[in-house]
Amino acid sequence: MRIERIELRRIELPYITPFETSGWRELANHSVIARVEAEGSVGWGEAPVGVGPWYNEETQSTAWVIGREILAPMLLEAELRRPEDVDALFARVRGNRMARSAFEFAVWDLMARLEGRSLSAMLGGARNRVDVGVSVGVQPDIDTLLRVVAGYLEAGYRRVKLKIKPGWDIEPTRAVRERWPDLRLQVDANSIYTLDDADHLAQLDAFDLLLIEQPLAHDDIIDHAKLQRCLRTPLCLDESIVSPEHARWAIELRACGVINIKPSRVGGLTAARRIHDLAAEAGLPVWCGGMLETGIGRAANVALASLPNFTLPGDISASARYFRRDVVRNPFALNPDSTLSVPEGPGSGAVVDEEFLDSVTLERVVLT
Ligand code: SMG
Ligand code: MG
Repeated sequence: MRIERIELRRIELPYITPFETSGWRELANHSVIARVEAEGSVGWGEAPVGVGPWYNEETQSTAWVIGREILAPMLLEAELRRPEDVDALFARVRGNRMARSAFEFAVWDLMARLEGRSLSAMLGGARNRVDVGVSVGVQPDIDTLLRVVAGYLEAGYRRVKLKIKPGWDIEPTRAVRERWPDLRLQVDANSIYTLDDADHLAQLDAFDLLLIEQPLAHDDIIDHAKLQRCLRTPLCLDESIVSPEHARWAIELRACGVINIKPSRVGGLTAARRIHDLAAEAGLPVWCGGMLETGIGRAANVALASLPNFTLPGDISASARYFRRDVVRNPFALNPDSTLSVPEGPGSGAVVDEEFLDSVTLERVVLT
């Protein structure tokens, strides 16, 4: 198969509330969206990059340029037989994995639609509902935090992740744990600590957390292995795992007990599934992370999370947790059991609202 036409756009879709991590604050989704066309069908993908290189090295501008100047031309020239061919095609591109993932998702979606199968089925999904939780950004004070968490619990979420940073870690976690002794709770530091903080972080062991996510540097594996030996709570790597090789290194070095898989972070669904398989072989549970995606990227995450070893709840909340209006006509809604339903229709299931998408598009280009 040849991809006949690619439409790329950069968008700005405001969040209902700003999202604050240990190091930055996001006011809107600034993804790059790819739409690919072949044999009378279409596929959609999302690179959930931000304005600045704060989560990883990519930004909306880098994904836009690499997508337009390098990846789209490569894809238009390629002969594709299977969705996995896109991962192989882009293997010689260094980094830029979120940019790559937009095209990779789009081809998976397109081929699944052409075969009349769901993306979940194509990937080897094993369930029709996926467990999800909610990620709560840094809040101004503990009273606000407790109010925000209470609101999400009322909405039906049964697993909560707190963003932490120095000065906003032990006390907020203690406060939430004391108020909800049985809540499935975890924390995420987005790379703000160093090994010197090992004793400080060990205080988190008191709160019966599911995991502590990415406390140390975004590109570290070695120090995480050292830190893991000082903690009872499993460490979970996010930023550090950008490829199946990184997952293998982390597993061999015992740098973590859990892996957060974001298909966008690792270049797409093919690499994400490989990491899922490696973790399963090693006996490590995985869960699907999130990058506050629109309904397009969210659909890819939900399909991936239907694979068997995704045994912990994902950061894949319902659309209404992020946006007043999503760019799809069938936004994900939360089921009463804190799950999202896996779409059964052909492809990812996302029904893109192109008119609304146009209204949040900053720039658009068509490549043939
Ligand atoms: O998608 O609900 C979501 C957000 C999940 O906390 C979340 N993501 O490091 O895991 C993470 C962060 C990155 C967010 S970057 C804006
Ligand atoms: Mg994280």
